[in-house]
Amino acid sequence: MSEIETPETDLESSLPDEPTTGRTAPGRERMAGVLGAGVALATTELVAGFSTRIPSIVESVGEAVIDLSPSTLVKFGIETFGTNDKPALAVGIVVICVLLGSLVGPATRRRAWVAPVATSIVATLGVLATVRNPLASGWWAIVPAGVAVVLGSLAIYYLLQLASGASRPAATTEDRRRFMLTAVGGLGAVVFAPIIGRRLANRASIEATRAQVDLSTVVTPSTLPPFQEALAIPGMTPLYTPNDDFYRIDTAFTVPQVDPVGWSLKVKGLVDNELEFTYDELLARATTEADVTLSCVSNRVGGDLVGNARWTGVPLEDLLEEAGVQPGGTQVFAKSVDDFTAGFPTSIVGDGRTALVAVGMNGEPLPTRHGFPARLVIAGVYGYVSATKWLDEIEINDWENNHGYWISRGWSKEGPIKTQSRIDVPSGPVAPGTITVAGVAWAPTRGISKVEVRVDEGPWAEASLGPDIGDESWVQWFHDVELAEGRYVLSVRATDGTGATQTDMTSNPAPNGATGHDMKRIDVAI
Ligand SMILES: Nc1nc2c(c(=O)[nH]1)N[C@H]1C(S)=C(S)[C@@H](COP(=O)(O)O)O[C@H]1N2
Ligand SMILES: [Mo]
Repeated sequence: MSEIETPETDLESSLPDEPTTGRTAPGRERMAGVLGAGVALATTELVAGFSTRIPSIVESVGEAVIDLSPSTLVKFGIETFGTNDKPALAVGIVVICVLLGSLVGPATRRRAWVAPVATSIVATLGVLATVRNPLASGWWAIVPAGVAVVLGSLAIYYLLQLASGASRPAATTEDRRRFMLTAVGGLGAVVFAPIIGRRLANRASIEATRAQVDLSTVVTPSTLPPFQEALAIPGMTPLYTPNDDFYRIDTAFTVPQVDPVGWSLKVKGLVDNELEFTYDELLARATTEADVTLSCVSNRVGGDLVGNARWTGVPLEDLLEEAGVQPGGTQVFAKSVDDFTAGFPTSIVGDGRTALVAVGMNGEPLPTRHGFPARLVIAGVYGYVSATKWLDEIEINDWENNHGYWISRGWSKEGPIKTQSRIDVPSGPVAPGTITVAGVAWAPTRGISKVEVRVDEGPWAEASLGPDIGDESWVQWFHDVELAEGRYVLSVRATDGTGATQTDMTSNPAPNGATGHDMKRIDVAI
């Protein structure tokens, strides 16, 4: 306030009035606050790059938000942003800090203690979030948090000082320019510091280690028929989903980087012998291959949270046999390094379905995003009850009293995969004449016996099926229809291996998987 009331000094009052820059004093103060918040946030990310022990506070806050959010919100995030839900969350965190900064700037101008107190409160919340994060090591977050409070506050003080200089009635162009240049420079630092921090932190990425793993010695030659080519229909979904295109769903804010050196898989709980396997021990035993379609329970009808891959691993049945499951051990409950859990009945292991501790996917070491070094793949049940990635331990416990991550969040305890079919072709307008309709259908572990297509409310016509690679995988299908110009709705339905036809009753993904027929509108025009 005092500066604003200060009468113009004689020296400068003789100068002609500077044209106003359009930025009021509160505007500059807000900028100072926002930049200070940016400096604080950027500092935490930069410092996190210096040592693998120092966690990213933004990451941990993201994990905490996901963990503490009502499951409907997490679901909304996944459905709205798809695999981009994590970046969207990070942007949200940054936006909140920027908004806080815009309040803290002007407030600090009036009371100097506001900046250190406000940054300390936010920093403390950040530290608490990292302490509850199983992937972060203890209280190390105090280091970046402390540095951020100091640098953030100093940045606000310095910028406020420049701002007040630039906002005096007697301010010169030089004053304003100094403020703007400092602000722009600060912004640059704020943008680049986290990039540098990330670069440094990525040295800890496990990608290089993963690239060293050689699976070729594990299964030679392949016990399965060679990879089948997709049907020669443009736009057709490939029979095997390339690893890079495979859907990814998990609660991990950043992909866990698990070093197989020092990692081991424990089998414990209601067993006669607790077991522990190093990565090399698992690799040596990973001689089983299976083609299995994996699906997320959140997949809507016609959605793409489903994929098919050739998995390489160790049969879970063998491990459980060695461990000796005790009578009360009715559930296989697998925990990940980041504390995700999923459980399924022990009885489904050994009922004939594929149940693997998988270390390979489509002939490659398990990709980091998909659970390196090891994950579970259980045919016929949705991922949320079975497919734990970044495995840490398999506990045998009782089904009644132990519940996986999504069960207490309102999803069904059991999650058998429902029979589904999807239309992928055509995906845009087509010319009149013969039109090939194509897609995939799946019902692991029952298999698909028939796929039917219809136009509008017309009769169902049986489609041709692509190569059969087993009941646990999806099947490609195609069917030709003759259509004149116009607008039509194509529908598809599948019949599983037991003869049961996919229901047309529509239901949402929650609590145990969507139902209904996939329908696509197509425009046939010249
Ligand atoms: N550690 C961990 N494993 C997990 C999850 C998770 O959140 N964390 N999500 C599960 C869910 S809901 C699904 S659908 C599958 C998805 O596996 P994918 O990302 O390899 O496709 O992983 C499962 N395994
Ligand atoms: Mo899922």
